[in-house]
Amino acid sequence: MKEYLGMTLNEFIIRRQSDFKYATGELSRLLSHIGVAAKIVNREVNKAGLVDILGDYGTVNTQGEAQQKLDVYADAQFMQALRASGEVCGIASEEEDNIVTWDNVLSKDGKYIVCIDPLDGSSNIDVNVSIGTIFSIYRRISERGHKAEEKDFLQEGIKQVAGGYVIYGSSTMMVYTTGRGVNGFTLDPSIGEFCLSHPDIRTPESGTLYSVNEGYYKRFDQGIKDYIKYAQEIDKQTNRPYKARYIGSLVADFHRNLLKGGIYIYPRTESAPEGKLRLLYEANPLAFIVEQAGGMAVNGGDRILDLKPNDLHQRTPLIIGSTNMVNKVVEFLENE
Ligand code: AHM
Ligand code: MG
Repeated sequence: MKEYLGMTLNEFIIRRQSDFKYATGELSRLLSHIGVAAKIVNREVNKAGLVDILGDYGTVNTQGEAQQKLDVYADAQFMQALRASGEVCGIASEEEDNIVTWDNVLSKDGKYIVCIDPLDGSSNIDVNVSIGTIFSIYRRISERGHKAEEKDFLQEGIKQVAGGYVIYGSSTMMVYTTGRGVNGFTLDPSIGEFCLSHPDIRTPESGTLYSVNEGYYKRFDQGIKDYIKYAQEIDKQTNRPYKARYIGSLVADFHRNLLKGGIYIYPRTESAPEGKLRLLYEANPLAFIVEQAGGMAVNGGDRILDLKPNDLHQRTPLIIGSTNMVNKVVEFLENE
């Protein structure tokens, strides 16, 4: 994979596609369309402080949260790019109540569906903290030639053909997997291209970072409380105490832990028994990536990728990161 270093996203996608004898190129085209939309969103995110684009849009999304202007902008950009791609027959977005489909021959013939959180961590937009886009691609199960149906979106995460995210941070990166390892591309602003900078990402089996909103400590199950206390104990052999790192922007917290080794926990709480994060467009794509990088993702008892969704905006507890750390949390939950 080292020989691909510096290659643009498009070159990489084409090169990898030609490794597949029977690949038709549709998924490759779709991934490059996502890359183009990400660049456009990135341009707006970068100048967010300069123009009148910050702040409340004055509407609420399907979960009753105030939408930011950039959320709406990002949603519109990805919708447009995915529709134009012709490979997609429908989209489920955090910003849309229902699935979005189109009544034209090209779209109805699309082979794939996309689940997307166009701009995650939107409460961080106004304060210049890293935010992200998270996406997941599935092959449709309904018949081609017709509009996508809800059942196309309610597939287990294990059926994903690709999962990825874009982080708009100190630099902008796109990280994705198609089930053959995880690769990261950094946007080179001088040429306007994502270039392969992190080939074949592997996450450490054990890390020293733990990320959880400890403000909700009193609302957590005993097992999670016990793990937090364990993380804070002094033990040279296991490098404890671990360092607490919580940005409150899932992509940024996940990305750091993926590269450095660590665990991100958004458990169920007394007031949110299903947790906060969404299965289809937050937990599943990140779970696919972490597993491909050698890590683990569970909801407490079960593997995230095995969960059968029954709702587009279904929430799930999420415990994700370095394998040894995730297993330790599971052990605490089993013994509570
Ligand atoms: P959002 O999709 O409304 O932006 O919410 C998801 C965000 C994640 O990015 C982040 O990890 C989490 O919510 C933070 O939640 P909390 O403020 O409860 O810790
Ligand atoms: Mg979100």
